[in-house]
Amino acid sequence: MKFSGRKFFLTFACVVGICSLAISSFATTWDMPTPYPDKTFHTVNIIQFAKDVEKATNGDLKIKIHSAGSLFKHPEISKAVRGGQVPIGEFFLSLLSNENAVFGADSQPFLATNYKEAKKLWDAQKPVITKLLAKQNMMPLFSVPWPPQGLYTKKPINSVADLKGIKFRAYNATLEKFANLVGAAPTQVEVPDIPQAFATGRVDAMITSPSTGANSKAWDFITHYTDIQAWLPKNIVVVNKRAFRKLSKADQAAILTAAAAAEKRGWEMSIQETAAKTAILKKNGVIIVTPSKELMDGLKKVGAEMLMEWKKDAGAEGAVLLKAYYN
Ligand code: PCA
Repeated sequence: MKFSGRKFFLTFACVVGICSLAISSFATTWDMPTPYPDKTFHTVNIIQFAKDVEKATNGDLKIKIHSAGSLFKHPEISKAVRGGQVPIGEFFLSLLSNENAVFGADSQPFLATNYKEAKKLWDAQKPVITKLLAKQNMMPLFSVPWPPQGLYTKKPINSVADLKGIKFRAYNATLEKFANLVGAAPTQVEVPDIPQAFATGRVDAMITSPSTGANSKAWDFITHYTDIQAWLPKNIVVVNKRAFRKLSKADQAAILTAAAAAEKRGWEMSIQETAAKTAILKKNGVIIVTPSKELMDGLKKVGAEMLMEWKKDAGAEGAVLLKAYYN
């Protein structure tokens, strides 16, 4: 039997119609790699974000979280989102500072040392990095800081000289530089590997938040926590722009609303974490130390030196950022 042109068209339209109906009734699932374990407050916040998105899109869009670097290793996550292997992902923002120093503003020692300053810094940093991420086909959804970073050691640290020669865990290039400048010997270690790195003697000290210290059961391998409140580095959740554009306008709006709520909630969770996790360190026998003036003066001197270098590296974009921050 031969199809007439009209009959063929109708048959075709019908098949397409059925198909698009079928497609629209299937939910989209987005795989989302994240670097930190499930109980980390950042991950808890992202799990809530995924629930909010699913609810607001009436189940149209599901976000499946792959935590603790299980889908992509932490240093690969930004590349995976950029290349479209995954539509969405979370990573430690300053890991991108090798591409442009402005990504590392929040890891500069003593530039922003409390939540108020960290918020101001994010407001100044966000427009600059949004432009840079757009060039890589990515868009920021939300960013949340870790609690202020403190010093974990196996002995009291009263001055910068006391850090000399200590094997030091680092999590990015800036911390590695800081460790080198204070005379320590840095090694990169991801959060899930911290307990083993201490147990095997690869490292003897670290700078991180009360969250990561308590979650890693730092009392098993260090004795002192010196509360130097050196910086509040952030995680960021980014989306691949092409993947985002494929969603309906209503689903796009739902994601942006859930992201704004996640950013607000995440900052509040971070503030809560600071006191709660410091208390857990203390309860488990860690000696919580208020830093000596000598130690702080020495560390701040190193911070000032690093900021000068950062300004050179960050060029015109860094100047725009700092101007907005100091305003
Ligand atoms: N925890 C993460 C990043 C900063 C923090 O507080 C870590 O230690 O790698």
